[in-house]
Amino acid sequence: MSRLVVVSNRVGPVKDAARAGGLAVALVEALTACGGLWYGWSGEISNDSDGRLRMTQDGDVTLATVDLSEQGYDQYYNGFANRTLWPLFHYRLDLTSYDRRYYETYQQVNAQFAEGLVPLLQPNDLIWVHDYHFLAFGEELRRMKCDQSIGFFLHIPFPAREVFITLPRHDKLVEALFAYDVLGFQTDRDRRMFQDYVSRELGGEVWENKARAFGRTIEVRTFPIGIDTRHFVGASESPEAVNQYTSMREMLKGRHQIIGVDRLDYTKGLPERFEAFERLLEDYTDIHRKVSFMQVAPVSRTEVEEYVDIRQKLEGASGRINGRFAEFDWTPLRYLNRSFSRHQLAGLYRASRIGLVTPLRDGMNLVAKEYVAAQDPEDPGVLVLSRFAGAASQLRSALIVNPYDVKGVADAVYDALHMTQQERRDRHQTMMPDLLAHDVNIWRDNFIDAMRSIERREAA
Ligand code: GDG
Repeated sequence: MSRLVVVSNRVGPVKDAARAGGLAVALVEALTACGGLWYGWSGEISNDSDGRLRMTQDGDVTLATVDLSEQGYDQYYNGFANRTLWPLFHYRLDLTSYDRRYYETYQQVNAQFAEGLVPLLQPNDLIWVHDYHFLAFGEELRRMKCDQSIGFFLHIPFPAREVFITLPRHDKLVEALFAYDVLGFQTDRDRRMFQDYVSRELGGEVWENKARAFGRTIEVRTFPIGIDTRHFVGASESPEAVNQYTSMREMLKGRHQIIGVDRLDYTKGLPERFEAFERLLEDYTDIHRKVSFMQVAPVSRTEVEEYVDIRQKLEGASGRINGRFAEFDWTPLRYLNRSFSRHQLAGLYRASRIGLVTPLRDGMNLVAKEYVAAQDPEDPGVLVLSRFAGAASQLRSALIVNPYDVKGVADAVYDALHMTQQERRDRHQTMMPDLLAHDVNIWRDNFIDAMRSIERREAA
């Protein structure tokens, strides 16, 4: 069996994988099965160019990490990755920085990381590269004469052509993507957006799951990422989840809870969500005291200015909403910048009548899937889901909303609060089989199979 090499921005943790959740667990399982290698950034910044590669053995998995220089951290990680590609691919041209230096450093860092990996590679390795930090990684490996099968999975959306071409040197980035053998996208829409760019902008050929340009034909496929559904169902029945569930229900005193769980990020539509909750309270006074909204939002990317701004905005909005509507025995909105363990999270989901997941744009959104999986099948809650989350293409029995339409979201939440138990059960029952059939393990196996079939074809 070929060895699997996973390349991702952050590596591990192997031992803590269960705590970190579905994706880490799935990758660790596949890496363990073949004595694999996991390679990426150490999370450290150092300007010391000697011996920056750190190797550790963790069970059957080898971890190899490299530090970033200060310049790499500023211009590659906080710069091109998080201030250019992240906002642009989420359609936030207003927040996108088009600084050429960022692009140059991004290329350099991709080249340095690739250089660090080459000596560790074996001839039959399958190399699986993850996400927008490493669009150019495969091309750098090819430059260094790597002929292994290399796949790339994009966790975030691929934008519409008209948005993507605002990026100077967009063609260079796509040329780099043609160095991969398999390109994986979250949804058919993302895949088609990529193919549309290739045919209209580059004059390349596209058909079914293929794209041809720059003299190469590559596989272009949809692999919707899943959660570890069975494990999550189990987690929602664990003692820790039951504790969390019980104390939450006691605290709610018969009120219904709406829950939101998101990294604090401007793509997640949090200001619009708070506004929709405010509109709900304005328009439907009959639900005052009967419902409360808890938003869990651990902070992320605190060094990027736009993340500081959104935090301030939300603090203002939550103060305003509670100031307007709270009573001495009712706090309508609880906004928490902290994180919970996965088991506690499962208990919180289960204790909540509504899961409110309204990103303005999202590659998939795993929270939507976790919320559904954590429900009690006999008395499940309702998922209210943005049409702009990749998950909306699978979770069709959710109440699908347009997150920009504040009144529409408020009305959907009101409908969800009044939905009959039978309808809630029916909707839940339609979504669960799909979540079980398309879990994170299937996602991983399908991607690895796609890379293997390339390997076999080339060997034939
Ligand atoms: C990117 C793409 C795509 C959140 N708060 C806590 C916590 N979380 C966990 C959730 C969930 C994960 O973080 C977030 O995943 P999402 O998919 O919702 O969003 P991104 O972080 O933006 O992920 C996204 C994903 O990659 C995978 O391909 O779906 O579209 O943007 O698992 O549960 N976990 C714990 N405590 C918290 O407080 N333990």
